[in-house]
Amino acid sequence: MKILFLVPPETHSIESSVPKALEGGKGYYPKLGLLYVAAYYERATGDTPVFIDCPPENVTVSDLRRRIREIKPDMVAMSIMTFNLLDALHAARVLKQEDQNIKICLGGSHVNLYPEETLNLPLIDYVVFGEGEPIFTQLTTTLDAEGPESDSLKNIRGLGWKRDGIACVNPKETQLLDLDTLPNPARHLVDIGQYAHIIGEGRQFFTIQATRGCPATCSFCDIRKTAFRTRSAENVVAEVEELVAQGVDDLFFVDDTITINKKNLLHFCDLIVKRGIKLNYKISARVDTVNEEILRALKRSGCYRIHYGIETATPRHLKYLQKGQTLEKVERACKMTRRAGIGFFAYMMIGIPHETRREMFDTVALAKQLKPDYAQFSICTPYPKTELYFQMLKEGIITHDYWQEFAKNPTPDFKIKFWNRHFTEESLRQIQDECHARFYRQPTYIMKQIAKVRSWEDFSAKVRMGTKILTSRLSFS
Ligand code: B12
Repeated sequence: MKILFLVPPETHSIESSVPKALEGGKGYYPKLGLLYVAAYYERATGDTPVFIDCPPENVTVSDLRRRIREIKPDMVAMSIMTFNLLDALHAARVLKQEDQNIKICLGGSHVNLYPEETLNLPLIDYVVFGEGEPIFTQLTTTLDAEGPESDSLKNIRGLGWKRDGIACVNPKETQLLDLDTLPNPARHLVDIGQYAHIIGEGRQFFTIQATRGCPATCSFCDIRKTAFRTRSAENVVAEVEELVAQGVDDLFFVDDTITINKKNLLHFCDLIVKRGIKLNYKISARVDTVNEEILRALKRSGCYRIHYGIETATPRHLKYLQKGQTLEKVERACKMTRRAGIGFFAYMMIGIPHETRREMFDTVALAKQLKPDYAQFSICTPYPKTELYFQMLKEGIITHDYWQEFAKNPTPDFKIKFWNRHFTEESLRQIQDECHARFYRQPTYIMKQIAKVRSWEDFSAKVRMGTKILTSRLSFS
């Protein structure tokens, strides 16, 4: 079976809480989940699949048609967030126009939330929910061996399939994968050089994952309270060495909170130092999961930035968001991080339900006081099936389950909704612009950034970002 792993052209993506106005200069992240699934498939079957990442490769819809005629795939596999479901459906239409026998399989965070709704969409043949590596391989090998009518399909946990147009969603796979047994993502199928991000400072960037799951309770995140697992430090370092050999010198760990298992992380840092691996990397962490020892080890092994979810300056909103952190912990962690010589990125949130305008600007004041290298002010958005979304439905702030309606019937006119009763979307967007302006136009901030310029590439990255900040809305997570 000829498999094509596809990241579709961005034709209909929903504008998110961080506007896409700057998309062009933002750079592109690799689709790590799809690369993991591709690697597992390749190792298990010995077949080399094709991987096309349309946005960075500049593949338009008409280019895609041409490529499909050349490749002639039997199955096209795409990974979707809710925000690019429409892109995937548009691509599916194009693919089926080219050859109606092509089977479409979707996986990713949207499918994990809405397997049945996604499978019920007319152009979709299969959905995979949960960790997709073995499930996708089982699907394709079953189809190869027994054909599309095979009864064995019903035994594959985490799979949704169709029989005579009727959707059948199997039970979820409850057994979690041993991460050390997985092959590294199939990076050899893509051009590493095409990935970059706006604050990349000119290095060759790629993503990596050392852990899966997050035990924290943040109500705005659908990964909350999920089982936390980690790869062994040796296993991660082996992948890092492979990446470094390929010319990657800037890694972003996409882990939700890599600092949960400190012992393992310390071992990773030690190994990087002992083996003399020259690396720059950034991670995301909760402020209450770092200490002096871990920060020093991170710094020694090349960690140059930590992304902290600081969210808001107002304790009652921190509580509302079930963040489980205090402002004291925020201040302590930020101070310790700076002392360790690591930069940090502050994710802030405005437009939280019941938040006042003054409180939103208190959040900017907090960001200024903490002095991060970068701050991003997102508008609080109840993402699908999050606790926050359900809480707001219960409170009557949201009157009906519009995300589920979208999942069942995704139409291009769908607009993301913000839910602070006292503000229109336009006024929240204006406040968001004002927050960024207040933060980035501080003379001390500008001077500090100029003083820290390390190279021509670094300088260009900063000028590019500075120009965008002063002329437009910001999007650079
Ligand atoms: C890195 C990341 C990004 C990166 C890069 C995204 C990219 N290119 O993939 C950036 C920063 C660009 C980003 C942006 C956004 N993100 Co984001 N992001 C993540 C993050 C932290 C990690 C994703 C990742 O690489 N995981 C590692 C891989 C291995 O896991 P995975 O993708 O889940 O894949 C596994 C399975 O899902 C499955 N699978 C996945 N795809 C497929 C496909 C097939 C065919 C099969 C069979 C299986 C399969 O198998 C994989 C291996 O087990 C997740 C949080 C998380 N924990 O997932 C949020 C997350 C995906 N993001 C989210 C959101 C909301 C956003 C934004 C809207 C936020 C914003 N700032 O406004 C934007 C959207 C931009 C847009 N318009 O598209 C949400 C999505 C929720 C949803 N309903 O879809 C998540 C889940 C965070 C959260 N908890 O709320 N994001």
